[in-house]
Amino acid sequence: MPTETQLAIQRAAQILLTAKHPILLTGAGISAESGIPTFRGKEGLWKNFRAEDLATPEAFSRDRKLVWEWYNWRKRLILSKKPNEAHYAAYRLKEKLPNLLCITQNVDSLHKRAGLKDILEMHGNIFRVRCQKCFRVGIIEGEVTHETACKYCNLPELRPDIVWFGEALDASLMHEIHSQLLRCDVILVVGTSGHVYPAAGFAIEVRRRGGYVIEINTDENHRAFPNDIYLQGNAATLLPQLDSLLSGD
Ligand code: BV8
Repeated sequence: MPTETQLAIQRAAQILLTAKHPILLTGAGISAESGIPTFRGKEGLWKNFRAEDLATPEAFSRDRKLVWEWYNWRKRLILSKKPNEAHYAAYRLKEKLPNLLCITQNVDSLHKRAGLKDILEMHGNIFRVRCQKCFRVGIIEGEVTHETACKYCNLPELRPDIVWFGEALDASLMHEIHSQLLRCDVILVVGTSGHVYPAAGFAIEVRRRGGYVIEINTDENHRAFPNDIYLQGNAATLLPQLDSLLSGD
């Protein structure tokens, strides 16, 4: 006799298989089982700092050295971890659902390291830097300090190429996301608290237009947004189960 969760996963798989414009939105929870702290969970402290305190332009102009130390610490931590089964399942989902638009709030590159290259990193990427003077962007996996010179203009004006709290997201990326949300018929939301906007508004937008919201989250009473199917549990367990049902396993 299938459990309630198994019946819900089967229903979610059927809905995804018939979706014309599905969206996958992931948050920090999908990387939790890789050992990356989430933002608001009990271990949601990044080395005793909350993201809201340091991931801001004000914090960077106040103390560039501290903010770079914090990002270097996070980069080292992320590089020491690996994608988990949820990241690989997301990659397989995209293989099976070519129309699936993948969006992540995460900046940790773990989706890409699991092979999913076609994903919108709406909050940027922790391994990319942007020069505040010449605005050029580059990848620096290693340490960057407040004195590291931009390789193009040679000025020590590099910042993480990340969207900080209080900063606008890239306009063309948001235009792409909004045009996809207008026609999205199913959004699968994995591992997000629905705390940070504009990402937190996506599921509400889809539901408002009559689309389905399927959520995977460990929280018992997660009610960030209305959902049609709520799969409570670890993404690294539930997403592979959902994926295997899509291939009729
Ligand atoms: C903008 C990069 C406008 C940084 C990040 C008041 C009300 C509403 C909104 C606002 C407000 N005041 C300010 C705002 C806007 C603000 C905002 O939303 N603030 C929040 C704090 C209230 N948003 C912004 O500032 C955005 N910009 O609005 O611009 C604008 C327009 C014009 C001109 C100027 C401005 C920019 C937001 C981007 C911030 N940057 N990341 C960095 O990483 O250093 S956001 C940061 O939070 C991460 O990207 C993270 O992904 C994201 C969201 O958090 P979650 O991913 O959801 O993570 P969280 O820990 O919260 O939750 C994890 C979930 O997973 C939990 O539910 C947990 O139960 C679950 N889970 C845990 N383990 C598992 C699991 N699920 C499954 N399996 C598991 N194993």
